[in-house]
Amino acid sequence: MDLTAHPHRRFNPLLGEWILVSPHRTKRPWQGKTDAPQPPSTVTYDPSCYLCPGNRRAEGVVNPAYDGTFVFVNDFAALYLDAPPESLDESDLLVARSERGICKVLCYSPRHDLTMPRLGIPAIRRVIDIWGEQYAELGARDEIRFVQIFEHKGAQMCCSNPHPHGQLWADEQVPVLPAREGDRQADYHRSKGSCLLCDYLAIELAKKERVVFENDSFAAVVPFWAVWPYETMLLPKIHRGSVADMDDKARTDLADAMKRITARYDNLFLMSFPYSMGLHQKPTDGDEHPEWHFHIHFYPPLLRSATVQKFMVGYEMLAMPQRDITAELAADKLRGLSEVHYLEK
Ligand code: H2U
Ligand code: ZN
Repeated sequence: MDLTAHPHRRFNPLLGEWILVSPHRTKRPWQGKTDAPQPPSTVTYDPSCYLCPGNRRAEGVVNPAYDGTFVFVNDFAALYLDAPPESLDESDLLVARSERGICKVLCYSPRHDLTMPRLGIPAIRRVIDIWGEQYAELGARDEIRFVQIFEHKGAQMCCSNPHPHGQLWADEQVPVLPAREGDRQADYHRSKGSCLLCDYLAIELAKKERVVFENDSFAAVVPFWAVWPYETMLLPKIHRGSVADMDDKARTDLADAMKRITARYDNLFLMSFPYSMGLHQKPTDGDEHPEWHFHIHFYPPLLRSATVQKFMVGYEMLAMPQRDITAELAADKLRGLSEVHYLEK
């Protein structure tokens, strides 16, 4: 099958759904919205930033003079533990359940201006250790069945603040997308007796077409079924269910992979590249989950420059996701970029 010429559907085995690829469409003219890129922050400390060390947050709490990472309970948490247990069931049509949880914010560094690609490997490694600790600590609670760790970066992703930070939402129920990924991985594991993402990664590492780079423990791949133009996945080469299951070497290799993928992203359009990024780890519901293969998704919205962004609108809101640039072309483009950040050249 020629994947470069004609419209086709590709299957996403992790979500069990199809996406539409229209490779012939990349040449069409563009007259849509263009926004000027946000210049990267250049101050190491911003007195008005609610995440910088020693500053007062919106609800009055003062941040400690922290020196590495800093974790705090979100002052405007979407979930909390004392939500009363309630439910609604009316004719199977009006159905609701109360949901408990914990939301935290994680500052990666005291430096206001350093995003992931500009932090050193040891600093990123500290962030990864916090991910592991928080996943284990929050997941050990009876009320918590899933820990979603994520970061949204840049104004296009509605991030409120350039200070390098991410979030942790610990949920009473496994949320919709990880639940579906879990079901798909469990089905595959039952029918084939092996892991969906181990098998997928073996194919990608053999073909090399969509691999951006690899180190000893991780590979960065543009998934065959990617929806976002420069979407990637970081996959551990050895089957692991969570960061908590990863040894010292694998964690440092993950820090290396995080730095390299985000440096390539910034170098793509010479800007602080916006994205939503998140970890998918096995649920913390007490079961073993041998089917679950830990991975990180990067979903960046930009399409062809710092100012031209993909929106999920029209056909995509009503029918299915669609992309023009193929996953293979996107991988080729990312592979060709330097891993030395453009501000550090
Ligand atoms: P973003 O990742 O969208 O930038 O969000 C940062 C989080 O920080 C956001 O969820 C929280 C917001 O609720 N926050 C505080 O907890 N305290 C503050 O003083 C401001 C923002
Ligand atoms: Zn700051």
